[in-house]
Amino acid sequence: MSTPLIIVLVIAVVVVLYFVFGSKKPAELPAKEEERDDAPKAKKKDGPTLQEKLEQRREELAKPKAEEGKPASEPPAAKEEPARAPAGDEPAAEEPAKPEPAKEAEPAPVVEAKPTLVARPTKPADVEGMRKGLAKSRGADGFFGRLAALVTGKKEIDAALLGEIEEVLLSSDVGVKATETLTARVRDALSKNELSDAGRVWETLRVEARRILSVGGGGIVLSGKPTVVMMVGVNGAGKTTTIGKIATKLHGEGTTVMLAAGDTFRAAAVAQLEVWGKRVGVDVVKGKDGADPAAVAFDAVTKAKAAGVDVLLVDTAGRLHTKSNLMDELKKIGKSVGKAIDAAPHETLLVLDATNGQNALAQAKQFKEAMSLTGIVLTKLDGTAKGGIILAIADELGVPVRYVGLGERADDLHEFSADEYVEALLGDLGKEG
Ligand SMILES: Nc1nc2c(ncn2[C@@H]2O[C@H](COP(=O)(O)OP(=O)(O)O)[C@@H](O)[C@H]2O)c(=O)[nH]1
Ligand SMILES: [Mg+2]
Repeated sequence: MSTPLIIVLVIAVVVVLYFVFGSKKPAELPAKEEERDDAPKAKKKDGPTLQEKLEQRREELAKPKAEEGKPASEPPAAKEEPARAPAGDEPAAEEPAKPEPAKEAEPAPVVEAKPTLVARPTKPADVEGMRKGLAKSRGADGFFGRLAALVTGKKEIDAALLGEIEEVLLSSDVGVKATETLTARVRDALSKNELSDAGRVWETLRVEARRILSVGGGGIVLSGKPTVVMMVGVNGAGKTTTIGKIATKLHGEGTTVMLAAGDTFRAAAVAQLEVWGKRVGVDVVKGKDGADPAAVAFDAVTKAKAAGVDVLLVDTAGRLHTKSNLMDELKKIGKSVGKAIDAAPHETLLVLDATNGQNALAQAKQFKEAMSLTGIVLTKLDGTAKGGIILAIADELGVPVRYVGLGERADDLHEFSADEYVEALLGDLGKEG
């Protein structure tokens, strides 16, 4: 064998080895695909990821109230989950808003409320009223107070601060998903060194909060004559009281109103509605004791039509949401009013008690699954220091918040506006950025 031949053979062997060795690299690439549908495990580079921290925190928070085994971040529709997503159509449904590098479809730094409903200018008086109602959340131990204490006076804006912000959000009922949404932009800006001071952090949080809340707002929409509004929700959420408050408001504005006592389950409920009817000066349609609520509602629509009133507010019973017959009954009432007038109920408002925190969110999911909701009324925000549940609700349900209840009096109901709410809750600190 000649020397050149040996050299050629050695080169050939080296080339073959190179390709064999080199070919391992591309084989590792598909792992990236897996990273996408397995986010929690994926980024194991530097300590626990946000996802992991949130998971952990959520578990901690979930422990005392182990009522629903469902994690708050789980989308209701994610029923069939194949072992491995074959195509790229699933991650969108699963992934909350995460700052993904390849995702450019999310510009929106400036967020204008784009409600399906009436947008109205922010009224300073309303902001002031809300601010008072949100006093607990704004106090030193409340949502706002704790966030403000964290952010003000901070020289260093770093990952540790972000972790503390997440902590406050999670313990203020903002929930895992909305917390992620809220902090994603802060994290993003932080990584690009765009956050020079606390004011910028605060402003970023405000913008994101406004964006989450801008799924809608602002009172009921009159779309029929009468516009039939059905109030649903568990016992004690504040349905009857809210009906009284809405009736007061509408009546005061010159809109004619009638009430239907569809909660025939408890005699006291009918009496309670009648008290409101008298107080406001509007008629209440009721049935005999234990009457079929669907029949009462049908009768009420007929009467409202004959009287030519603008709005009929239908009260309903709210026995435990875990009893499926409640949902059946509510659907029956809905069908019944639909027979009496086209397109009714024009509005189905779910009333949720803000002091129930994440539990209110769980209820909301169940109601949303059972019927088509046009809006949320979040009551008793005055009774909680955790004003964050509203963010979780808006972010996870995508149902507009129409009203917020900030007290027991007739005028303690506010038409919801994302701007006003953010201004009232997160206002003072970030004003001049
Ligand atoms: N503090 C406060 N209490 C409220 C609010 N809304 C309703 N309530 C009270 O919650 C309790 C239950 O309300 P109710 O309307 O009877 O609930 P329903 O069972 O859903 O009809 C009543 O004592 C109401 O006064 C609110 O926004 N703030
Ligand atoms: Mg009631």
